[in-house]
Amino acid sequence: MQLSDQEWKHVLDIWTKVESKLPEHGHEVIIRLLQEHPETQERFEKFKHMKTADEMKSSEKMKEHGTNVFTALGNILKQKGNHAEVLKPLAKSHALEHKIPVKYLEFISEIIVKVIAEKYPADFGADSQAAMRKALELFRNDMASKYKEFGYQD
Ligand code: 6CQ
Repeated sequence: MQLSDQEWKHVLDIWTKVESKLPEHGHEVIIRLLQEHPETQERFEKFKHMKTADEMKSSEKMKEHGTNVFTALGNILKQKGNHAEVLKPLAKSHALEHKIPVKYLEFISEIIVKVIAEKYPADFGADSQAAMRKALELFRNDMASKYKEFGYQD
């Protein structure tokens, strides 16, 4: 699977907008992930005790994680598919340490697209959304093959 130059341009153009409020958007994605898919909350030692969305919203620690997850994702997208080197440590930790099934990567991908679409409706039309979905699918596919190399079956 590959993206055309035009598709990568869509992905990176919208990502420039996301970066203007990166901690906030990353924070919102985590809250939505944990609220919409409660089973994912169990994976986060630091957050599994949190009961309400308000508690999550006021958590500076969760916002920091929002920055981390979105900074890492931005670094991956900017490789335009040549991301093997950046992906390897992430796949290793998510497979062996955090034990995150590919299904959960699907959940977060869908939420990322939804949150960006809500924040930037005028700049994230059908073509850009399709390009972002494709970039995230490429990311997941490559994570999945690394998972296999590391012997992680989800
Ligand atoms: C991740 C995901 C979210 C927020 C933060 C990180 C939504 O307390 C800790 O140290 C956290 C250990 C950790 C856990 C439990 C961790 C570290 N992740 C998870 C769980 Fe990942 N993550 C995901 C990405 C897909 C777009 C990216 C780029 C990323 C980055 N992670 C989960 C999880 C559970 C359901 C999902 C779907 C997920 C996806 N994650 C961690 C990172 C980075 C950079 C780090 C710290 C370094 C590392 O590799 O441990």
